[in-house]
Parts: sequence; C-alpha cells; structure tokens
Amino acid sequence: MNHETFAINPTSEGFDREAFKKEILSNLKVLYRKTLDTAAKQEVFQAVSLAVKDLIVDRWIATQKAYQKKDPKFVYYLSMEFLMGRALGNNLINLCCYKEVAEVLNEMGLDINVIEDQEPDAALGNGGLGRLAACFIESLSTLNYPVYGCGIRYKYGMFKQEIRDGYQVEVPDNWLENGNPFEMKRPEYVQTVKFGGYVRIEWDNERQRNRFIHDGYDAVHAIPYDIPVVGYGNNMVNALRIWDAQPVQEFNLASFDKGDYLQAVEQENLAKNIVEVLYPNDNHYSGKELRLKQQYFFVSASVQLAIQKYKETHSDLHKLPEKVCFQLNDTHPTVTVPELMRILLDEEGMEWDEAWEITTKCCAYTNHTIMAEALEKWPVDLFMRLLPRIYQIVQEINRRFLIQVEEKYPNQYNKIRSMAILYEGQVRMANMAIVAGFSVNGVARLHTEILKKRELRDFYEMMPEKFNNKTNGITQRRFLLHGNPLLAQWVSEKIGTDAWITDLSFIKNLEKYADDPKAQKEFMDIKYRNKLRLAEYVKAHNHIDIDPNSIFDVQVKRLHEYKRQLLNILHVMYLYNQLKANPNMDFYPTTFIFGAKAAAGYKRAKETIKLINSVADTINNDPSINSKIKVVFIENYRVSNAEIIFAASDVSEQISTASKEASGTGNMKFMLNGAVTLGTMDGANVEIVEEVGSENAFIFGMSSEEVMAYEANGGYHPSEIYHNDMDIKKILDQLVDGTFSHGDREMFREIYSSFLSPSYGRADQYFILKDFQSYAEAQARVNKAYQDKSRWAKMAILNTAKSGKFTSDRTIEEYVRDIWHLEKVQVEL
Ligand code: 26W
Repeated sequence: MNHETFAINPTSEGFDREAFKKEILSNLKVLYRKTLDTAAKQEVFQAVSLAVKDLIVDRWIATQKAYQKKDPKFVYYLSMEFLMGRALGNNLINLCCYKEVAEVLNEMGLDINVIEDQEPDAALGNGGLGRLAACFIESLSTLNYPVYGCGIRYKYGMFKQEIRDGYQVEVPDNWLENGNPFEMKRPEYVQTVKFGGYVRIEWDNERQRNRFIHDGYDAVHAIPYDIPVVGYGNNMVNALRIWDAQPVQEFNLASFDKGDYLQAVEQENLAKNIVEVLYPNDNHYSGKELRLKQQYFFVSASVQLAIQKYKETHSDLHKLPEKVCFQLNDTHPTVTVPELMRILLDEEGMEWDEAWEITTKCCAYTNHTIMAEALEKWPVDLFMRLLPRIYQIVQEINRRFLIQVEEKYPNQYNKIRSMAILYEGQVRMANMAIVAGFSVNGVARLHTEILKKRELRDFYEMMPEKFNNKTNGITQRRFLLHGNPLLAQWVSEKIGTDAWITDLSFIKNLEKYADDPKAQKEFMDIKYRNKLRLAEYVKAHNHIDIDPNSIFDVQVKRLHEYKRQLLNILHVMYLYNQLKANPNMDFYPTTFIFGAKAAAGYKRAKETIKLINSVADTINNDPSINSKIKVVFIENYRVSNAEIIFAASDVSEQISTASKEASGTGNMKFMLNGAVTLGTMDGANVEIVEEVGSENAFIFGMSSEEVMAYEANGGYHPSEIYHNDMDIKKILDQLVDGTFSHGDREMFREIYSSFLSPSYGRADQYFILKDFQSYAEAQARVNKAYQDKSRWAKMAILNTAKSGKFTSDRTIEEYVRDIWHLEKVQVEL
C-alpha cells in the first residue's frame, strides 16, 4: 500500500479546546434549555455529538468540493444491512481528536466512556455481512476513495436480546428514540418508487417501437438520510445514505372522496411498513413479500439517484460505467440489475443491447454464503404482482441468457436447470446477479474455491473470467484503536510508530518481541486489565463473578447450527463430568463465554441458548468444582460490547463445520487483539493459520473435503459414536435425564433426538459428534499451553503481529484494483 502521497494527519493541530467546550454548553442551552449541572447524560451525549458533527461537516463540505472538482468514479455499496455500532467514539478517533475531547470532557467533570455509553448502537444488520459493510465504508473513507453506502433507515434495527429464565426474549430496538445526532435528512433528493399495477404497451410512432407504461401502481416516496463516514486523519467524509419511506400524499381526511381515501390509507400503510424493521434472519431466506418490497424500495431509490447525479454533469449514459459501480452485497440488492435496465430502456429510451452493455459493466456481486437455505428464490407470482415491469425485464434477461446457454451447450438440459434465472416458478436472484454482473467474488480463498468447484461450477465453467476472491477484513480503527486503547498504545510504543493505524502491515514489527520476557509480561498485563474490564461488565450485566486469571474462552457470533455453539457447550458438559469424577485432574480454570442472538423463529438456535444458560446455572452453582469452570452467556451481543469482549479474550472459538463458514470476521478481530484461534480449517481460519503458523493456533476436526465427501454420501451414523464412546453417551444422556434442567427430561429432548433420530433432516447434520473427540483434544492442548505463561504470551503476541493481512484496508485495495477501479481523492480543508 502506498501512503506517501496521502500523508495522514495524526495530530489534531487546529483543534480548539475552548471553542469545543463552548459549543457543548451552547448546544445544551439551545437543545434543552439546560446547563451542564442539570443536563441528563443522554442530553450531554447529544450536545457533544452535535459539536463533533460541526467538525465533521467542515470536512464533509470539503469532500464534496473535491468531488465536484475531480468528478471521480463512485462505488455504490448496496446493502440491506450496515451494522455500524456506535458513531461518537469512532468519529473522534478518525478526526484524530479523541484524546483531546476526552480531556476537555474531563475538565468539564465528564467521563468520555460514560458519554459514549449513552449512544445506542446503530444495529441495522444481523451479523458478519452487515458489519463487513460498515468496515468497508470506513476503510474506503480512510483510503480516500469515493463511496456511497446505500441502505434502509429501519425504524427498528436488530432486536435487543433479553434473557429471561434462560430463554431469549426479543425486545424492539427503538434506536431513533432520542434522534440520531449525526444524520442529515436530505429531502431535496426524494425519489418515487412504484409497486404493483400493470404494464401497458403503446406504439411509439416517433421511435417506431413499443413503449412500456407502468400504470395503476402504488407509490411511495423515498427520503434519504446521510450519515457521515469519516476517514482517518485525511479530511474525507463519505455518506452512508439510508432511505426512509413516506406516503406520496400526506393523509388528509377532509379532501378525499371515498376512492382517494382508501388509496391514501393504503399508501400511508405501504410507506409505514416498508422501513419498519430489519429482518432478523441470518443465513435464512424467508420469502416474505415485505422483504422484496424493502429490496426494491432502497435499490430503486439508490439507482435513480445515482443516475440523476450522473446526468447533472454528464450527457452520455453509455459512459456510466466509467463513473459508477454498483456492488451488490449478497443477492439482497440484485433487483439493481432489472431496475437499471428499466431506467435505461423505459426512461432513457435505449435499445436492449445498449442498456445491457451498460448494466453489465456497472454491476458486481459478492457471495457471502453457500448455505442452501440462504438462497433467495422469489415465487414468480409474487414477484410479478409486486414488480410487473421489472419482472418482464427479468424474463427477457433470462430468455436471452438461455439462448447463450443453448448455443454453448446444445441439448444439455442440466446446464439450463442449474443456471436459468427463472426456473420452476421461481426467480433465482443469485443466478441473475452472476449473469448480469461483471464480477462474482467470494469472501475467503476456501469459500471462493468451493463456489468455483461446487455451488457455482457451471457458471464458473461458462464464465471463469468473472470469478475472483476477496478475503474479508476488519477495520483496526474500531477493533484495536477504539476497542483496545491499552494494546493500541503498546503497539505504537513497541514498533515506534502509529503508522499501523492506516497501514496494518506495520504491525508485523511486533514479531521481534514475541520471545522478549518484558514485552510478554506487558502484553499479558494489558490482557489482564482488559479481562478485568470485561469481568466488570459481566458483573454489572449478568451478576456473575468471573476470575480474570482464568482462561477466557470465547464464542461470540450469531447462533446457528453450522457455527456449532452446541459442540462448545457439549464439551463444557463433558469437562464438568471429568472434573466431577476427578477433582484433582490437571486443569487450568477456564471461563467459557458465549454471546449470540438467535433468529426469532429459529427453534433449535433458541433451544441452544437455553441449554447454554442451563448448563451455566448448574455449573456456576456447583461448589464441588471450585469455580474451575464458569460459563457466561452475555446478553444482547452487539458491536459495542464486542469491542470489549475481543480485547479481553484468550481463546477465539471458530468451530464451524468445515466448508460452511464463508469467511468469518470475528476470527480476525480476536486475532488482532491477541487471542489464539481454536478452530476448524474453515473460511478465513485457513488464511489465519497460514499467516500465524499452525504452531500458534489450535486446529481440529474434519477438513472441508471430508465433510463434503460425507455429505455426498448422505451423512454418517452418529449412533455408532454414541454407542461406542462412553463420554459422549453420557453427555447426550444428560440432555434427557434432567441433570441440567432440574429434573425436566423433555426440555432438551429435541436436541438429543437431532443426534440420534431427528424428526427432520439428517442425524447430526453438522458433524458435532464426529468432530467431538478432536475438539476435546484440542481444548486439552489449549489448557496445557496456557499453563506455560511464556509460551502463551508468545503465541498471543504473534497472533497480533501476524494479523496485518486481515485489515479491511487490504480488502478494499483489492476490490479497487480488480473490480471498482477507483481513484484516490485528496481533500484539503
Ligand atoms: C436472505 C436471508 C439472509 C440474510 C443474511 C441470507 C444471508 C445473509 C448473510 C449472507 C449472512 C451473513 O452475514 N453471512 C456472513 O457474511 C460474512 C461477511 O462476508 C462472512 O464472514 C460470514 O462467514 C458469513 O456467514
């Protein structure tokens, strides 16, 4: 990476402390008619944020000026999800005045941590895919690239999780309750989005061709809100543009006759419903009409505005691909393809071939999963009813594509079956994205290879040039500099520079300290202090005491069967049995920490949460094991507490069934913070082990090839393991003998049955029993390794030192080089 041309500005010269202080006080006065001594914490947060916004807006305006001057190409990162977390702390970090503001607040008798804690997370995403989008736009800004993040301004984001009696309860996340101090409403960019109705064909005499006219539709207005995305120390501010829906006509009872009245109510309801809530499903397609409405709503608004903006300064739409790239974050925004075609054909009057040429040069697609249940396939009748004109265009795309398939593979029906966009009454969104996109990328090397060899084999054979890999990354500004200030400071001191903040490859210079006893001690002291911080959080939120001297073994991520939280908790049960049978066995005290939300309708996932909490309850209250094992389920896992958790972790549990986790990004956040991976050879774990060396990770379990071979043969027989392995038999039996359920033998019966006689699907689909002994053995190696303090410290330091590859800055430079072809823009203040 070349940073010479764009020297960063890590000092905050020009930051005027007194003016900042005054502005906070003035904001309190104007917003709330209050002074510092009477203002509530939330009000102080708002006042501080508004003062920060003032700093941001200067840079935002400067960025706009630079864009006007340079007319650069933009990437439009289209995503149903942006899991931003909190903004205040990171904005201060990227403005390079975090320390100064902390000091100013301190002088005013305020604690910056308390102020930051007043901010609700912007949780407009489920998990990895949404957080990746947030890291990407932050990296783009930091690297001086032009981007619009395009998404939906959900009224309710990811639900808040409460644990009651060990069960997950979902509570609405009213994140906009107190307003969002950083956002800017942009009513001047309102767009109209049309649903339903029918398509009329008229003869256009002038052009001597048919015209397609969409009539009888329901319309909604899309109003964008811009949230600033501040680059680190470079004065660049891009926008995350999220759309709100408003009825086209304000509802006005008096002025409507009966027909208008009903129409007005319907339009009002349509607008209200569309942006009401984020679908809390991760990796599971549900086929709900409202979800397709959400997709078309934000895509249509974003594409229309992109074209409008382009046309303000350009006359030739054929050159659109020189200025615009639409990156589709999974298939969710794939209606971008027919929507762009519609605009070019119906509104701009182009011929099909010209429109197709432009569209296919503007769209690129990222695949984030191979899980079959995540594939979006819309029923044709629903699709056609909601988007009649879009559907016609999809039909034509499909028709022309199938002619090509037929030409290349005459009479090979299997090719049509696998690649058709319209098939058996369904619109297959992935196929449309691949056919129309000029780039198809996976998110880790192994994942991309599996796509090419298996899931998308026929497409890869027909159009190999489209396929490429972009291994995911994470932003070190949030997950080290903000989340772990002690370690960040130490890294800078040790390597003698803070260049790692914008070029993480510098962090490799830590390697020379891996064997240094003094550095080892410092590193582990910092880890200890971070463990204390997490212990305080757990005490305050879970009322459980955990020992910061114990190993913190952590699995935090969405709850999903393929991620195998069940393997983890079954192993805890096994360890408990071992310790009870042999209280003096060699075992270093370990705290097993879980954090996970389950999709609201995902029964097995919710049962697993209950099991974890039940096992925790039994073990934590059993004095006979002397607190050697503690189990903690952290309620409401989200970006803000994740930052605290990663900093405090010793062991990073990345234990998905090999081949199932496309990449994982939590694994990278742990690594950066010096946690050692305990994992399978899946997703980006493969590349993590490659960087850090297999001697500095704990790898276990079947390979992806082995898993896929078993799957090809219809699975395996877990009952053989059950009957032959007495340790495993015991833990499974404990699921139904009441050991962890106060005598209730039915509570975990379904989990038990899933191994031996499932009511649906294959027995032990995710090979938990098959991998169990290998996992237990790896856990034992971890426990032993931790007891050698110096060896552990070395491994931990090396994990941080070798994490350079996993910055989202590297990922973004690869997208820019291979897909987006953007130029850096310099912003002068
Ligand atoms: C249609 C329902 C639905 C919702 C979300 C389907 C699929 C998704 C996402 C693709 C799920 C997701 O977050 N996938 C994760 O993406 C991360 C970023 O690339 C990867 O690191 C994770 O491995 C992958 O599970």
